[in-house]
Amino acid sequence: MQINSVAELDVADGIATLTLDSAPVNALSAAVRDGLDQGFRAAIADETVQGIVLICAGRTFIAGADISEFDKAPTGAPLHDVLALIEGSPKPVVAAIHGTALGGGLETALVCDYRVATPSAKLGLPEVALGLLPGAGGTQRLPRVVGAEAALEMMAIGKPVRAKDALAMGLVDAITSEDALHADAVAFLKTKLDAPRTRIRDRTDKIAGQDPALFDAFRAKHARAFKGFRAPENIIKAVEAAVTLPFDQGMKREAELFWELFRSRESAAQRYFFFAERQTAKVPDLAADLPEIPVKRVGVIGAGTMGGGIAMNFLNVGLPVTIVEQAQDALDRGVATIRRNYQGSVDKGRMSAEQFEQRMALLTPSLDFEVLGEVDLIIEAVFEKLSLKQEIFARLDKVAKADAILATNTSFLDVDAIAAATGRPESVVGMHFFSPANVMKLLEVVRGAETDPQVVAAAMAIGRRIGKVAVLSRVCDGFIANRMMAPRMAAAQALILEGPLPWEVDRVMLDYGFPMGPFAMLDLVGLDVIGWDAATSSSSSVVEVLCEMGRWGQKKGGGYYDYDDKRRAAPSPIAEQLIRDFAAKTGVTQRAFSDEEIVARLLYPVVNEGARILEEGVAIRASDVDVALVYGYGWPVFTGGPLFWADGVGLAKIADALEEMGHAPSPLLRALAEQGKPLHQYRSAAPAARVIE
Ligand code: TC6
Repeated sequence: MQINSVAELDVADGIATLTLDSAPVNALSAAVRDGLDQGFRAAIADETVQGIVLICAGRTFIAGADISEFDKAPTGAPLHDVLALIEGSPKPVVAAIHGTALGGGLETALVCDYRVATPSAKLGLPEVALGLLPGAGGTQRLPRVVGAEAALEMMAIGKPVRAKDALAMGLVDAITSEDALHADAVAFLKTKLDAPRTRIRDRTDKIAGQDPALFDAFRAKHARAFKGFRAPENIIKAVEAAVTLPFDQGMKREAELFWELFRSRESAAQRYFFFAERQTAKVPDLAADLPEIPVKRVGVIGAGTMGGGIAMNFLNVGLPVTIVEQAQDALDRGVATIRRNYQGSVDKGRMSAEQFEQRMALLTPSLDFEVLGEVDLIIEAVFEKLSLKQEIFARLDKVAKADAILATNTSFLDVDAIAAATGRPESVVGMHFFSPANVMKLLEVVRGAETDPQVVAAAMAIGRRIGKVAVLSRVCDGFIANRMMAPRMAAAQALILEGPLPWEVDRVMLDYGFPMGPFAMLDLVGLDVIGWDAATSSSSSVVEVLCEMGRWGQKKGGGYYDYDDKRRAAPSPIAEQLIRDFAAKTGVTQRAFSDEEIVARLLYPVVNEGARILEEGVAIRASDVDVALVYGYGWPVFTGGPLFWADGVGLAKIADALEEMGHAPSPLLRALAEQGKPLHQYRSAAPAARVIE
């Protein structure tokens, strides 16, 4: 019997099966909640029914509340009422889980009497990633099933658990076969029809006598990871309530803590970011049915840090990689580094010895350029010098297969100039990885003026395949992320002459939520590698003089900071004196700056650059820019990224402040400020190089 557009109820042999079918992920939309409500009412009313199976069609069990409904007026049956109905069912209920039972989905399963799951299923309460807590009873029920400690881990960290771990924790009652979930769930339920029933809300066995010290210990253990986020603390408080208060009072506390989060800027930012991340894959002028370019073998040119890291991404997903170098020792060093990195994972227990062997076996080191004729995607990762890259691409043109994708990992050079060195610029694309390339999630796909849409689509798809978030950029100096952050570095360098010292500036950036301040980062990367040249050095800036003094950063034991043999940093009196001397020489008046002023000085110019990037059509939408900065530079996700953050600050305030600082606000920033329109929703109207109908 069809209940509504997304729910169907079938009764066979005394067992009712309620099937939800709401693509893509059976999220708890109004229709799904109504389907549950009416479906359960019908099953409960049917006298022939002795037990009920709740199951989903498609790729997954309910993956959570429907996040896209969050900011709309509520319609349909309220979730809490639906869950109360299921929990109060006079007939036993089993949730039959495949895919991912997440958030409100798992909370729905927790009001059922039993949960059975396929071996590949995952269960979790990941609301923390949206700046929320499981607000449909999850914080009160989960501890009653798995204990407070495991519940804290699952909810405050947000990582789902696999079915077999869920079984061990008592979260699921049985594992079914992979492809007979329904039949197995029915068979399971039939064995339980006469069993005594205890609702989770009435259980206390896992929470009784909980040592209250657990909560502070948990806070302390994760203090660093939780910094700046609001949701983890509210989750901890909710679990404290679960172990100290009766169920109904605990539910009230959960609701208070949920609504506090729901109204917070942090949660708004994280919910925005959830969709922003998924938007990046959607490129308006790439037709969905573009024929795919299959990538079965990859070639990497250059076995340095970048080349090696890039190669690992492909090895990790089982793609064979040929890595090419000019000299044997460079090749050997590169392969040894890859081996060492994997060995590190084995030592930490993150990889099995077998996986290690499998990955290394997929790697073919070679000194012979000609072997690149066999691969489908070639990524060049050599030294950043245009003439060198052009020479390589001219050679590639002769060697590569006709339909091979020719990618460059340049971080600021002109992709079109590189493409022009070949007779097939349509096959050339930028694939800009961030260091360490095997770790950082951002991949900038740089679309040249002539890059074929099919090649763009293939580069975006391969990014996703290797677990990156691929963001599309046009050609410009620095592309999106590096170009955006350059003004922060310039502002930081200027600011230290006016009073705040590097460590104060770094501290303010850490407080803002960055993993590292700009000066600590310079010291880490090396002051010498960001454009200093001994031959032309003219002692005209602090950074130049530091380089001239051999203070190149961590690797030399000193830069802006001094480092001990364990690479622990301390403010450097030498750097401080140098800065003061420079300030005196240049006649800049020194004064105290508030944290807020430091943030404005460093980050408003970044926002301005973001607006320019949109004006020029370098990025196709503002949310792509935010995603690039969060994944490329660790911009704190609880701010939503620079452009979402800017809207919270106020565009007019930023534009005025920029003027005061001597920067010209971008016309787009000014225009949006005057129209009262948000920057983070802006989509670039700049024409694409090619539009496919
Ligand atoms: C919650 O439950 C709170 C409860 C409190 C109650 C008071 N809603 O990620 P994919 C869309 S909070 C709406 O590409 P995958 C997604 O936008 C929720 N839409 O696929 C995309 O749409 P598009 C707790 C959603 O296979 C499409 O589905 N739950 C939702 O890589 C495919 O998504 C979560 O936080 C949603 N909840 O991964 C789970 N989820 O095609 C969040 C997905 O139009 N979701 N969409 O772009 C996920 O983690 C993953 O989507 C996945 C599937 C693991 C379910």
